[in-house]
Amino acid sequence: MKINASHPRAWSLSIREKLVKGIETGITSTAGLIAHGRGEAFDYLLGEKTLDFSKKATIAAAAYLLLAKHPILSINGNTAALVRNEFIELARLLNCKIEVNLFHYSAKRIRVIEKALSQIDSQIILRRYAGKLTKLPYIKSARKFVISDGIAKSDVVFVPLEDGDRTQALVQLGKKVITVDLNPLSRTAKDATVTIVDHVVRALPHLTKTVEILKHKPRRDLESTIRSYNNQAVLSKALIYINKRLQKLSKI
Ligand code: PTJ
Repeated sequence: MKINASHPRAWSLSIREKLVKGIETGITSTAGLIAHGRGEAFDYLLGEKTLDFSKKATIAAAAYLLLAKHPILSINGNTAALVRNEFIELARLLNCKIEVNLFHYSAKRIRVIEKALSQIDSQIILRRYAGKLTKLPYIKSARKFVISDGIAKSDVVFVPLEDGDRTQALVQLGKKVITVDLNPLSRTAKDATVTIVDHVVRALPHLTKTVEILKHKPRRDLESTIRSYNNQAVLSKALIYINKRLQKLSKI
């Protein structure tokens, strides 16, 4: 569908189109559309903009990623359709790799996503079927098979738009988990080390820019950012914001 730029919802419609295209090209799962719809609903409630609490989480996320010994970016069908160029830019900046890990497992879809990424940068992707795989404990789904040099070895994992089970498992394994999730009530949002409550299309460029800025800061400053960060407080602020906004909007 061609989106008319003058349509009041042009931005949102163009994002939907990217996901529809993602399905046509075999990148996105059909369930990905439902997940996106849930995200859109929360974005509506949040006023479709990057808020102060998400900026704070972004700074903490950047600090964790910069301090990590083995950071890894985990990409799925939705994020590959929406922000794969931004993922690559972030991985280059952090000098780390991207691993495809899917909730709705399909070897074919993994290959399609890996190909789409490697067409932009063939060095940035860890290929699932080219290396050794490790089986992670605590995960029942096929997601438990991860690349030994990637998620298995990592200390900090970036997992935007994630399901709760894997987040819990990664945290149980002692990894720091950074997510982007518009739903502050989701299990992932609650269990992650850092939750950026923002639309992934806004969050990724913002995170990259923050990493670029913090890259030049001394290590002790990044450590102090992490020490003072409280994810529960960020989620609480997101809920208070929604609550206040709805109270204001519902006044007659
Ligand atoms: O490609 P796959 O098979 O790995 O599947 C990817 C999805 C996202 C379909 C899968 O991980 C899934 O079902 O996730 P959930 O459990 O629905 O969780 C996705 C979370 O991301 C929900 O809390 C949504 O509110 C949120 N979300 C959806 N779209 C966006 C979003 N958050 C930020 N930006 C979005 N665009």
